[in-house]
Amino acid sequence: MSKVAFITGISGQDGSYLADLLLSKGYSVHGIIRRSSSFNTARLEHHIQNPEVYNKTFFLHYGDLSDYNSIYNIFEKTNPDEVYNLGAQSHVKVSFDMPVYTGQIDGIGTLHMLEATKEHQYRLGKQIRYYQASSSEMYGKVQEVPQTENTKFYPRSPYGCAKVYGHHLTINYRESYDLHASCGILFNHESPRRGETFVTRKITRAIGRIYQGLQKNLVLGNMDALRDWGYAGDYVEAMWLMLQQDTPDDYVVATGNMISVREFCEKAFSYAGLKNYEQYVVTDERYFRPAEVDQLLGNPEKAKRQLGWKPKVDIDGLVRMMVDHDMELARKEFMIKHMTPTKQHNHSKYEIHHS
Ligand code: NAP
Ligand code: G4F
Repeated sequence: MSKVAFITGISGQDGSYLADLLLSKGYSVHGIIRRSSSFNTARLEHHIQNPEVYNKTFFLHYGDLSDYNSIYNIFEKTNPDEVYNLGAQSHVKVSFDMPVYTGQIDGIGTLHMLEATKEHQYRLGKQIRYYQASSSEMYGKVQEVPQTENTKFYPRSPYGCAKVYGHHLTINYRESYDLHASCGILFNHESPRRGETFVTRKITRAIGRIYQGLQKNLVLGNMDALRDWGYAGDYVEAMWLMLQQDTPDDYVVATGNMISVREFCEKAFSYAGLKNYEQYVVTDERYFRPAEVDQLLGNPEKAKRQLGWKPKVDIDGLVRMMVDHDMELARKEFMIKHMTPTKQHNHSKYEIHHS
């Protein structure tokens, strides 16, 4: 019998890579999607379009972390062995604009997931393994460098505060109800599937579009912030490894290296062949935060030692992967923008229109 996994946040960056990983390992994968007025499953299209997988080993269910009833029903329908709680309002800047909502989803939503896990574990009499997407944002104004599992938290945003609540709740459920519940304290991780409003992807998208003449500038906020950036594909492996351990625990997942937003720009623009990134980048107060996390640097020694995990993609590999992807994406965007249906040909054919 294949194992059954239930993923919240499956339509997001990490959820989509985790679904790829678990399907490749023979799992049946169930995920929550939210009802929206337009499609929100672009990162999952390769599974939805695959008749060997869709509704055979890969299933999507409508639900929302704010709606306990929908969560409970999905547990009942799917009877999961492993639960990965990745769903969140995950944007730090947006959490200042929507603090209550962020608390409801990232904090109380986590409580809904833990309650449903506890209920079903008792009801079914089988162990359910639970993963909580904790965050390096919990360290906020960092109290030591590098940060380990024992570093004191000092969150600097409603998002960071909600994640601290979810983190401590997960530990509390593990200790109170003997749940196999683990927290991954993941440092920033990126990919070509990263949301376009997070800084790395915003930079690589802009590079592709500037190169194609589709935009002139890149408008950023604080370029001095330092982050420990890894590759999302590597990080979902760590999530899975945590749930394969005999004992649940908490782990920092990071590369152990950090660079600034400015340095990321330098690397990415220069890899794309655009010298002097400064001529394209402008800063605007609009993208600064009421309170900033100046630096994050993780120490992943425990994950390396106990899980046998290590990152395969370094910062230069990550930059190359994201820039290559976004140069190609912008090239296609350029083609579509400059193509007009031709009178000479069949209307399904297009040609480049240089005006
Ligand atoms: P993401 O791309 O923003 O994806 C977030 C996911 O959560 C999406 O599938 C989103 O659905 C879903 N979601 C949002 N609100 C929801 C709600 N009310 N009910 C159910 N689902 C909801 O984030 P990510 O980068 O994959 O991150 C995954 C998790 O890891 C998040 O919990 C994040 O906070 C945490 N984390 C991320 C990083 C990082 O660097 N990426 C680091 C540490 C921790 P829609 O597609 O419908 O919006
Ligand atoms: O890419 P960011 O928005 O990521 P941030 O705030 O570090 O949060 C991400 O990582 C966390 C893990 O530490 C996750 F928990 C969280 O869910 C999310 O995935 O911003 C990175 C840095 C910040 O210091 C920000 O102020 O880049 C700075 N920045 C500068 N200009 C910008 C911009 N960030 C964004 N999003 N947009 C800008 O224009």
